[in-house]
Amino acid sequence: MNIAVFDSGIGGMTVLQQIRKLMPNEDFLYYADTAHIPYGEKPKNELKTYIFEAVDFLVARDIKALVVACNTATSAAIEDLRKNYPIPIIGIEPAVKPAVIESEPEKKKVLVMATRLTLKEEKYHRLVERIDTHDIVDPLPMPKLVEFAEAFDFNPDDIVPYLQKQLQPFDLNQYGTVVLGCTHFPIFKDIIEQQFPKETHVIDGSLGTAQNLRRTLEKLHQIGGGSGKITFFKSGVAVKDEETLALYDQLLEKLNAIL
Ligand code: DGN
Repeated sequence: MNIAVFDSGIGGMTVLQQIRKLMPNEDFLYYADTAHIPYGEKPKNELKTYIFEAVDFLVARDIKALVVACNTATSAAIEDLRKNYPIPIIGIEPAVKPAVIESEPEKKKVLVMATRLTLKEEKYHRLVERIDTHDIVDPLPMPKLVEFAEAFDFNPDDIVPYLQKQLQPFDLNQYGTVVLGCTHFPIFKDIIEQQFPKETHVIDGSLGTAQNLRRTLEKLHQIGGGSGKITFFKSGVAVKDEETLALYDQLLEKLNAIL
């Protein structure tokens, strides 16, 4: 049986790669809803329709778990998904808690980069209210990083000017931790790190999500049984084009080195 990994685009591959590292004997269906990307800029109800379409497609294909490898989709729909599908569903949310735990004692702040929708959603506000008792967490939407990633544009000459422009209003020395709260962003982790002082720690939730999945499957005695095969879909259509598959392979290799 497969593990389904779902995102609006290629961002979820950051989570997929962590899962493959941790659980090499699994097979995967990777679903990118490229017909409806970007998720981060859409009204929540519209988004839910797309998410349910994608998940309907995946649950019809013999899966043992679903990983919503998208912070935006998790914040918009995870509770409704769990109510509607009788399979284990693992989501991802910005790693605010570990960031506050490490930065607060150092009297440093936390910068959370994510999509606009994630940062607007009640789920995020509830999380911050619970954890950020000293008001050290600042939000920062970074929508264009998703566009760069989807265009497979990893060129620092394009990325750095955008990052500098977005970060310009902030005093970067005050941040102890930067949270990458969108699964597309770890693709640019090294470039993002370079914008901050050396001591600033840049973290994301991909490893935590992979560990969470492993714990869940272990409990259900559903671990293993596969050979590392990945079948890719774009909005319900299997990706067969060799050039695209080669780009995916290269990206997973690049991520293997970064994560
Ligand atoms: N990768 C998605 C996330 O983690 O929020 C969102 C990307 C998008 O569709 N804007």
